[in-house]
Amino acid sequence: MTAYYLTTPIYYANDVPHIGHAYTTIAADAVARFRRLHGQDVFLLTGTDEHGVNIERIAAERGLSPQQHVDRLAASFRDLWAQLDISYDRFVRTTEPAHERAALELWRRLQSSGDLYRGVYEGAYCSRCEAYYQRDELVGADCPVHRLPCEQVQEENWFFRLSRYQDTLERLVRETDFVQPESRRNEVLGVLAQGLRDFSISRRQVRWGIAVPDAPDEVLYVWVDALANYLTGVGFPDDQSTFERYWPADVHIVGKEIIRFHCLYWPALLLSAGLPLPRRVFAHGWLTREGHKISKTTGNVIDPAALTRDFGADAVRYYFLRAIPFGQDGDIQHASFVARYNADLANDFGNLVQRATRLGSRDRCLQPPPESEPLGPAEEELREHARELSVRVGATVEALALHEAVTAISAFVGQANRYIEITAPWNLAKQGASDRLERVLDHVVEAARLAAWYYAPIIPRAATAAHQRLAGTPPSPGHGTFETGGRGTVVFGPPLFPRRE
Ligand code: ME8
Repeated sequence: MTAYYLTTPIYYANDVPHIGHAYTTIAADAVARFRRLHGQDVFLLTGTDEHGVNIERIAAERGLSPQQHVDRLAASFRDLWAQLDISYDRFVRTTEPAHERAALELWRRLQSSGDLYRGVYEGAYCSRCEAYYQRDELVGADCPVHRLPCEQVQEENWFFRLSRYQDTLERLVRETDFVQPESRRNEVLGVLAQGLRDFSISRRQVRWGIAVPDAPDEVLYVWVDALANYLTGVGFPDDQSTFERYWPADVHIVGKEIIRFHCLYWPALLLSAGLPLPRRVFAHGWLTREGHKISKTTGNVIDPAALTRDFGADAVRYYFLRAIPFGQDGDIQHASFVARYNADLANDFGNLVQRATRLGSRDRCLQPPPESEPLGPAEEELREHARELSVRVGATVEALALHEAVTAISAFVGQANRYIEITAPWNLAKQGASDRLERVLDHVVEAARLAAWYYAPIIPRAATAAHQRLAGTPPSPGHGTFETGGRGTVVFGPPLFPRRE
């Protein structure tokens, strides 16, 4: 079994999760589930980023110790992931002792490669990004992401020799698929064209962090601490066999505002530490409202927990994967959420499952159709669509074009519904064409089962319920092709997606 290791960012434990965090995590979970369904040995990592000056400040504002504060928030992320059926394999927290060991081992390796030196940093710092900014990157005096004033920092600390990796990184970004999609690769090339500058890798005026060895009044720069989570998650440095099984990561899925850290800092740190590089970084776009990035700082958040309570995890997962081309920005509207729910889930997929289970379970256990009953053009066409579906989903998931994968499955649902209309099984029953009826029912039930199998990574609850009703089993690896004849009892049940106004 080939291993597949994918990650989400670890989210700042400064406030409860919002829909942007849910978006990345849903997407990563869908990929993980697709890959598992295709028989891969998947490891999905998520977690929380719990150190840094911003978290220290917010905890103090709330009258909590930083640890109490991050404990509460890590729990709220886990609760939301449970509600959204996120099948992560490990939830990593940067305040765990295991993570501290990983981050310090990374530090030790950077030091022994000669890439750390003492220097003085003077300039702008955005504590919300936990990032240093050059003057020409600021918008006026404000951070380019949050549009809020940066603080002026001046301190002596450790620097990392990023500049040493300029050529290697340029080749990596230009000549491989390390950064995706294309628009983001160009952005990273733009940063490279300006020339990489060494960066501060420790902080002095921050206490809430991992103490730097032999410098007790300094902590690791929070981004280096955070990036190391991808190593911690798969056992570095303690559990060599897990680490070798999963590292390097196949993909880090991140939002587009953190590509500099993932596409430049991270590979440089790994090169310096003598560790293999992740295969790719995929940066998706922003969820926006009236054109503005949804964020706590902007205050335009949508509560994913409330949306999930109202519509169910499947509906939330479906909408965000279907409505926004993965990689691009997408504006969120309540009306389009309800419209898609009704059109795609209630009418198309929900209806297909209702029809297939009603027809298939009508008055008996479904029999294998008689050998003598030939396949007509409608059956040949349906099977051809199923073959195309398999190819299409394989290619789009590989490219992380998740919206196209969903579109392909929903197109197949449409083809299956059309097959029912063309073959009109209700007429065959009236005409007493029982052999033909068996043949058609077998195809209807199988098309619905196959649609449910492919939908399982996107809408796991409904797809699993549908698969159970149609095949008597949950979706499992190796059943993604059209199989006919000889099945158990088909069971009719209540609608999976009741219509909403
Ligand atoms: O950056 N649209 O954490 P964070 C889409 N701790 N995705 C969004 C989004 C939006 N409006 N808002 C947030 C950090 N996200 C660091 C990461 S990783 C080593 C350390 C998602 O809590 C998106 O994935 O600010 C983005 O990159 C991430 O949340 C930022 O989460």
